[in-house]
Amino acid sequence: MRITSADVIVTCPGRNYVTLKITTEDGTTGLGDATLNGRELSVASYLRDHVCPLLVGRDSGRINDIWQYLYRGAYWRRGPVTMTAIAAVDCALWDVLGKRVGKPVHQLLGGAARDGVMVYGHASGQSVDDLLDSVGGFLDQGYRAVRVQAAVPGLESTYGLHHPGTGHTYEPADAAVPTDNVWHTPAYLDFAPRMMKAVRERFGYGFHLLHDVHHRLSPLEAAQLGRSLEPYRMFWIEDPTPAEDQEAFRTIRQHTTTPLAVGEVFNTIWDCQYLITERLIDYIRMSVSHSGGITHLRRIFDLADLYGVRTGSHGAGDLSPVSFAAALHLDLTVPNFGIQEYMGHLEPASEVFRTSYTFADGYMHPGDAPGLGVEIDEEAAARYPYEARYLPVNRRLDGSMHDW
Ligand code: CS2
Ligand code: MG
Repeated sequence: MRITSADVIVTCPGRNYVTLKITTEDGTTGLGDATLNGRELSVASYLRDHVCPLLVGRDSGRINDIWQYLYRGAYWRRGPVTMTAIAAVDCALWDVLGKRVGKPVHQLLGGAARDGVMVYGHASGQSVDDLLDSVGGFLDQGYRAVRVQAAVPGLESTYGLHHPGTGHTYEPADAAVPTDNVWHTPAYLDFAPRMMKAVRERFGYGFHLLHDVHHRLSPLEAAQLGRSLEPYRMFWIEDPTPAEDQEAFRTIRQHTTTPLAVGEVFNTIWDCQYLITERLIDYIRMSVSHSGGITHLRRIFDLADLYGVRTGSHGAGDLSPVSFAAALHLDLTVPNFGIQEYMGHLEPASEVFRTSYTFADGYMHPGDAPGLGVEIDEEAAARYPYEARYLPVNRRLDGSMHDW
């Protein structure tokens, strides 16, 4: 079935989302998420100016060929903008295919390998007491896995915390110019084990405990952190060091048995090939929408399976419900599934995106609606125009730049 149009919808229901809508000659539409936090309009332009014109007239069923055409055909390969754009096309084509044959995407991928997808929720607090209340709330809702983050004493701001009043989610890209944060590693290394100890002392060991370091440590600092957290039996520590220095993970591994997860800033199989084949990580955390879509992420997960690396896909609120649904369809099918991040979305997003995924007892299911199971209300989307917003930046106490 030929593609007749490909349109880009930019909307800001609580935060910016870029959505690609592909339409075929029988009127079927498919959606793909093209959101790249803080750089949304670059992907919108890449799609509108360079990709959409190439799609019209192509056979929407030739998903593999279109993927290769866009990847090889650009000559300039990889990178977050290119791979997010390709991902949006890929997911939209899987959505079209599912709707045309009347099946959910997970069935097109060979069917479910499990009954549900274990997700982790985001507990956080401005103090350890607040954090404990937040963890309790997630456990009461049935979560089996909880990521914990709390304000580091002595620092004015800390990443990964809910903004008061927004419920489950936080929005890291929150200002028209990047906010300057101050980071001090010794304060964090002192605090992190005390935070985990408080959580385990209050709630015990009957659930999975996760924590995001957000690229802030040196390899040896990360090794020290991993060791100090061993008594609390973490499910993982995420992004302990900046992900481009892959040998760093060997150093961390030589010193600690705390499992390691990385990948939310990766875009292709080439970014994680070494980490996987050298068994330097335990979980690969790439997202469907920043890593070339279902077609490419499936290959990455297959490579990971060969080396005992499990999946733990990025599922932050800056990936749209379309991306989250695609992740759930894939998660349901892969043998080496580990866990799925579930941050949820700010309330206005539900006016724009109608979803069919469900949560029960700590597990999620993408639903059995044909395709990805997400629809967009374009009138609602138009009520929330784009707003320029940036992720924060980090500086050390002496004013020099650090990784955020
Ligand atoms: C975070 C993200 O979900 C996570 O693990 O690291 O919230 C990350 O900060 C954002 O996706 C950046 O856009
Ligand atoms: Mg993260």
